[in-house]
Amino acid sequence: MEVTIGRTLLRLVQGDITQQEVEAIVNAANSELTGGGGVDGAIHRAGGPAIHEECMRIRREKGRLPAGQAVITTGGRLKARYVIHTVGPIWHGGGHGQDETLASAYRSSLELAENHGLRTVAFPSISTGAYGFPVERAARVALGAVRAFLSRPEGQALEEVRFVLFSGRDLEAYEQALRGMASPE
Ligand code: AR6
Repeated sequence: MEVTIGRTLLRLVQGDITQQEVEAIVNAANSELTGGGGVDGAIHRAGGPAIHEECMRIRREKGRLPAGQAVITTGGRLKARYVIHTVGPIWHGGGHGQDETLASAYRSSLELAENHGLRTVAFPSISTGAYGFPVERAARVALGAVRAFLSRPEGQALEEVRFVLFSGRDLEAYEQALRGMASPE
């Protein structure tokens, strides 16, 4: 499924983010930037040690990465030239600003992509695995944050923002959220 927002194509696909041919893929990392399971583990495995080395350098220089913020490293052996590492919120029932932190993770990643002059970026479904955020709610927050970012008058640089959903169920949740957004308010 795809829609155009401003000049940017927003696409939802099912697949493995490590295989995407885009300029940057986004990693659902943790604040330590040490790597982990899920999409984080898959990206480090596919991209090789160069990503971890750069993450550790950032750790030494900047300390922990708070939830909602993002940093950029090489993509190592990936097809993508860069990996943007962001940290989503851990789900605690939704009452602790978790929607805003999740939206901020998407926004910070897009800002970083734009500042590096990138035209194509792919996101996984941040926080909906180990961090336990309900996927239907996460999909609304994620797509709302991306739409708001791309709707800014100055937000004209990105050609494509792609969501790469691992499961058919996740793809459906994102498609439903996108359909919901497209209908008149
Ligand atoms: N491509 C696309 N999506 C994937 C892939 C893949 N190759 N592998 C998993 N997913 P998670 P989180 C999906 O747990 O909830 C890590 O240990 C997965 O099905 O990777 O933000 C970090 O180090 C799910 O829908 O990220 C952190 O400690 C989505 O990616 C913690 O997990 C996100 O699941 C972050 O947890």
